[in-house]
Amino acid sequence: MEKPEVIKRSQRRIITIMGLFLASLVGLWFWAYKTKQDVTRDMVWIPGGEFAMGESSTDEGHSEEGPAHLVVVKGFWMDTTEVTNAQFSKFIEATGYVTDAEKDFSPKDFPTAKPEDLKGGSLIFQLTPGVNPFQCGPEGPTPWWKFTAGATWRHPQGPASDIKDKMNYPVICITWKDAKAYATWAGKRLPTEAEWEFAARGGLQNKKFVWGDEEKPDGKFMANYWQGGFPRKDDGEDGFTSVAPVKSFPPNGYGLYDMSGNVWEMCEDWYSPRFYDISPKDNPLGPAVGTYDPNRTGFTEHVMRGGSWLCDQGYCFRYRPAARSGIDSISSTNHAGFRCVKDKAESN
Ligand SMILES: [Ca+2]
Ligand SMILES: [Ca+2]
Repeated sequence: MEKPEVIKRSQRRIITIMGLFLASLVGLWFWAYKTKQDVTRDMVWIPGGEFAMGESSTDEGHSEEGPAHLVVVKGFWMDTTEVTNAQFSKFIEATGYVTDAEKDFSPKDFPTAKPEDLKGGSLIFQLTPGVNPFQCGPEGPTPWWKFTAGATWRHPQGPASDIKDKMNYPVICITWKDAKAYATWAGKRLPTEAEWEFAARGGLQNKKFVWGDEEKPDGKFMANYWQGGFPRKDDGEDGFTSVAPVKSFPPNGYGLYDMSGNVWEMCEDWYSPRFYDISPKDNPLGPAVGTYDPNRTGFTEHVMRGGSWLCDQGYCFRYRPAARSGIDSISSTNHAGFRCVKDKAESN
């Protein structure tokens, strides 16, 4: 028979071992919880489901939105906001990545260009009086776009501008390739066009805007777009005459901000205006290659969604969830950015 002090010692050892075991379990749980929180920080879960994608009654200027068709997407996580300058800065600091606009263009892509015209930069919007936009873009010239050497994500209005006080603004003056590089670094991906529209509708079906059918409920602006005569004068009745900080307007039904306007959001898919004629129902991924449109830049395009601060009600009217457009692989502008999504992990 063991002596009482020996029993006490072995009991203490058992209690200590059990305590350590429990502490390890709690630590492990906390680590798993924190990792999950880190991975999906500033994201919301979009449940997935079936919805009517596109617009059933399109006019001539928006024919690419039809025909409306049923689509099913799986659930996914989505960034609650457009990727901000603060978030993009972390990516640049961690990787030393250099964006396309910060590099000069290749003479191989533009064999007839003068060397001074191959300087890196972005297309910057400029107020342009005296033009009728209906007689210009998208199939004609777009004189309101000015290529500006030195306009980059760090200097989004040109070399003299900066982002010092704009860290909560969406990153702009980046290409689709830059957006992809960020998404990969963040352990995320760009949304498909179908995922983007499902998320933008916020649980509503067949509504004109991401918040409903009324453009200004109770007289309030619900997004950052253009008021006034495009492209000569922006009245800024919504409070902003350019890009706005993210979260300046109420979120949609899923808690996503700025799915309407502010900056266009680049998606994973190639862009084809007629893809809806042949789109599969389940998890469509877009066409195998983007449409080559010689009336635009001549480079194939990826989808971008949601419209921007430059969309007015008369000419563009693309701050609606069904609206579609494309951005070519070499262009960066001061009205296009992106947000990311993430698939459900096994541990979620
Ligand atoms: Ca505005
Ligand atoms: Ca947006």
